[in-house]
Amino acid sequence: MLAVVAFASPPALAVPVGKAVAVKSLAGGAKRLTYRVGPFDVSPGQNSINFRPIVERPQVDGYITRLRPDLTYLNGSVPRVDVIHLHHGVWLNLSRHDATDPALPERFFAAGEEKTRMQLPKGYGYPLKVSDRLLLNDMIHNLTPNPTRLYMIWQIDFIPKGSPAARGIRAARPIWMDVQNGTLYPVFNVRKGSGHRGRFTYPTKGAYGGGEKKNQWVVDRPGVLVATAGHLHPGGLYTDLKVRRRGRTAPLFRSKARYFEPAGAVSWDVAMTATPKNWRVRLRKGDVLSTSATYDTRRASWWESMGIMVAWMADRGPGKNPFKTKVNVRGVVTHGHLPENDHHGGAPDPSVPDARTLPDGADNPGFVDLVNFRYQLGDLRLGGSAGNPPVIHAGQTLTFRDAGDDAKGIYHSITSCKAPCNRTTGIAYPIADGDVQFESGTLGHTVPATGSLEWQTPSNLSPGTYTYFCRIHPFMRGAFRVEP
Ligand SMILES: [Cu+2]
Repeated sequence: MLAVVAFASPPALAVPVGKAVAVKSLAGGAKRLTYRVGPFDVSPGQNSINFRPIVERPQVDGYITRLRPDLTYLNGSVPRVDVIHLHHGVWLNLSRHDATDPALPERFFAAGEEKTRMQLPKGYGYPLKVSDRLLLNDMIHNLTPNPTRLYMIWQIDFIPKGSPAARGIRAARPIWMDVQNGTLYPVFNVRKGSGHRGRFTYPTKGAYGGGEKKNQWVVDRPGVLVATAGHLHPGGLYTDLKVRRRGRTAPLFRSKARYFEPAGAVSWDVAMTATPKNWRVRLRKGDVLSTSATYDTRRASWWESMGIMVAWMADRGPGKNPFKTKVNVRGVVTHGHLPENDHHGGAPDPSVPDARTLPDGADNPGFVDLVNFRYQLGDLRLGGSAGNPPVIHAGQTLTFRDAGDDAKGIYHSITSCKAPCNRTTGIAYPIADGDVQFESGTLGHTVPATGSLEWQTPSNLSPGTYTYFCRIHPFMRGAFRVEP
């Protein structure tokens, strides 16, 4: 995923010392440069938002025309997505203001685990100066209790100023469109069964409660859109980019999620479509751009989802009038299936019991403490009497409370999943597909958590055994039981 992050104190000017770990020459003096940012430590269970200056970057002025993100271990291998998860990386240029939220530095690239590649059409580039200070905002999420070290990779096609390939190139700027633009952690929740015909589109009417429409941007000067692609989380089907002019609305592009995942729209084994090479849309000052995101709701809930489209806009160049010509054409996927997405999960695991067959555990214990990656009552991996589902009766509740992990920067959730919820962990299992949907939010003291360290089960649950998991550490599973 990706986040817009309010930016507090800029780090000191970084001395540009970094260098590319791989260089490949392209036509006209352009180069494909691979940079590694880091290495940095990834602590057990972490899910935090970090900022680091990017000193690994070109040392001359020029233009970026393509960008491919990745994560690697120190030995260069790419972590499995069910082990280390790139929630988001956002590349910021501190030397410019963001077009759609001028209070922020310019957000010029972003990637989540779908690892969308950015490719500008021939003749357009993102101008990068040596004097530009760059910052990486990342949220790397360790799904395991094991520490590790990683590099963030950014591979760019770069045209040095003055080289033949730079002749006649037009500058393009990033237009960050986001259904929660400007919020510290730009997410929204998608509930199983919500929307129409199994599809839920955000923003809904009233999503912003009469406040500023965060998914809109008023075009500040005339120009031409030359490229865009969307960002979604699992469950996401597509993002839309539209324009409104004098009361009329025209679709510009639908970025579709193409799932390689055999189970369908439930994992990060996906690629987004981007605009084709010849897509050019002329906009006027005062046009209103907007974006939305549509998710599947037949299978599961999708908590803390995102909907972002970064569009690229040049001041000059040919382009079509979207009110006269259809520009909403079919897109092109930016990559194929990635091998780090091969572990889907969902296989039988005899070491984890079916909680429905376990005897009753503690009777109305009041609290379930969460510590060391375990729910201390009813955790399916605990065994013994503590592993039996604690029991509450109609009208009673259980309070889950963090009992120490938050202090270590480890956040957890209590998220309902369909019983028995005891199969092997992978990118497609478990998911928030409980027949009764409950969700604690992310327990923890600071963003991206909710700020709360406790959560109470709903008091109106019907009798039955309820299974749940932790969205942040999906190997964590538990159960409780409601009796009449
Ligand atoms: Cu957890």
